[in-house]
Amino acid sequence: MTKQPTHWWQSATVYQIYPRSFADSNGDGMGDLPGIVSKLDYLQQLGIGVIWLSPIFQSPMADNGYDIADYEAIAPIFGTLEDFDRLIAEAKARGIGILMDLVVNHTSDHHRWFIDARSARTSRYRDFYVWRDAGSDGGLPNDIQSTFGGPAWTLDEASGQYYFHQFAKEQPDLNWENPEVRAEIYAMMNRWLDRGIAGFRMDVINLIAKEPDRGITADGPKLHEYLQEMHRETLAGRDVLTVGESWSATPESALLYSGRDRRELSMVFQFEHVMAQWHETWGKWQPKPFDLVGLKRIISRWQEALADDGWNSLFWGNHDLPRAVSKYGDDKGYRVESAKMLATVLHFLKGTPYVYQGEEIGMTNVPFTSIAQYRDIETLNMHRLHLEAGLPEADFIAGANENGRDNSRTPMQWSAGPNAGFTSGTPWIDVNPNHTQINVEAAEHDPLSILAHYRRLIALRKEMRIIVDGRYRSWLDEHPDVMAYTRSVADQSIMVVANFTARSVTVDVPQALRRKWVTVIGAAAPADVLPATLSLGPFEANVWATAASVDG
Ligand code: TEU
Repeated sequence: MTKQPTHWWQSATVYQIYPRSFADSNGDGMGDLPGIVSKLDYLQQLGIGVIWLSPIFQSPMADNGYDIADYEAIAPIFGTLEDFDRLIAEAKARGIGILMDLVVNHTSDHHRWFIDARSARTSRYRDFYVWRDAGSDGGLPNDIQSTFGGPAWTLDEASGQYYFHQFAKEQPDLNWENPEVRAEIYAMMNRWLDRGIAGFRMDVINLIAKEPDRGITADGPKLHEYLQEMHRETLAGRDVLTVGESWSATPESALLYSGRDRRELSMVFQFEHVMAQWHETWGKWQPKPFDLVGLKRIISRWQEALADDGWNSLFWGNHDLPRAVSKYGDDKGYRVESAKMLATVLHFLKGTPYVYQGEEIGMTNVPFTSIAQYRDIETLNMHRLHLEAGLPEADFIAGANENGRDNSRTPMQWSAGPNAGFTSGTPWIDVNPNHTQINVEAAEHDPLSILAHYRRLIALRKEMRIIVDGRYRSWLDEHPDVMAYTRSVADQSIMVVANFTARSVTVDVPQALRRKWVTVIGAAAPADVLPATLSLGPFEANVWATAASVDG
């Protein structure tokens, strides 16, 4: 086994904040930077080492900040540069680094580069974006579709050319072929790094090297060349965490992004386990039933492929995904049990875990009944397009309530009080009515809370090297209800065994695991050697350790 170099971010846990929905300090109904500062003690107690902030830059907010109008300025709704400097300093004093969200596949159409670029074909910034003449039929240059629905090309009437956008038309794609664009981005990254941030989460980094004339959107031929250039120009010599978002990543490409000699990124977010649950035609708006065997196969493939080189990121949720407990657990009868089970399963895997705000108290999906309650640009666009294409309204709302992005964007539930203690004003999106039961204050008073469980898991990763280093091995691959894996070093193994159902189940224990175990988390291990059959209650998850490697 090749020894991996050790990095600080391999034993740290990252916490993602969606600033708009975290904590509002000034009563305007939107979260802000001083609000985040006021919650740093809470985050320190949780034990996290890093905060990933979704974008806080100046933006018209067509896509809640993923449409940046000025990379140098903080959006006034979030605060000022001074507030940001204070956040960096106060977080640092608590041992927490700040990751910024680097959104450089595209800008906002309000960015000065784009405003100038569209002013004339001869603009000095024209080539910062991707412009094409109409196709031979006088229409769109080609049929590439945008992720948010509709064509990826919008006609700019004044200049008679189309510009390319892989997301909303308010998010024109930057032209990475242009070395000036790349130089501007690297200089900008260096300014933020010099200001003291701990790294970047890189939005849709797999899309930057698009070659639309050849129909290439993701994983363009120059992608890794650009990332290596970016590394040389910005990251080299800095001990930072970089995580690239890639919906197209495979274990093979993850090794290109994060391999130790590649000089690209620390790790990538991959989404195979997410997309495995989407419908062939209607995508996430018509979800498929949950399939644990398939999920386990994907997790194992990633754990094994990145065992000796590269690094995994581990997450159940983020600001684009439904709430973990609603998606993979049972947010009704077994909310607490299933949220803890999911956390246990994830936090003992090899990689860096990411906790999305509210996950640590088991926040759930929304119970919205009308499209009027939704705010997300993707949901609103797809609602229009899917209804036009024949999907019934009720089906769409059901799909949105299951997989829509606003599920994770309702305000953080701090208390049972008005607006969940998030704001003294009117929140920009409805607070989930279940905040009266599900909130931080209630969790703080309960030693058996989901929150207490997360604190323990995050602490364990810092205490037990085996969680960082141990070799992964899966067991019971074909069992439809139970996930089981071990992590091993030369003289120790830990075993995770978890029931993903609301029923009691039994499993046949493989011979190699029939040993004497001690309890790390969950139910007490049997006093003796583990018997041939093991019973697990609904959503029960146990982690046990033994003083030898089970890998033989
Ligand atoms: O997401 C990339 C992305 O492709 C998602 O929009 C995802 O495909 C979609 O939710 C699935 O239906 C990133 C950001 O995380 C997201 O919030 C932004 O909207 C998007 O990029 C554009 O910047």
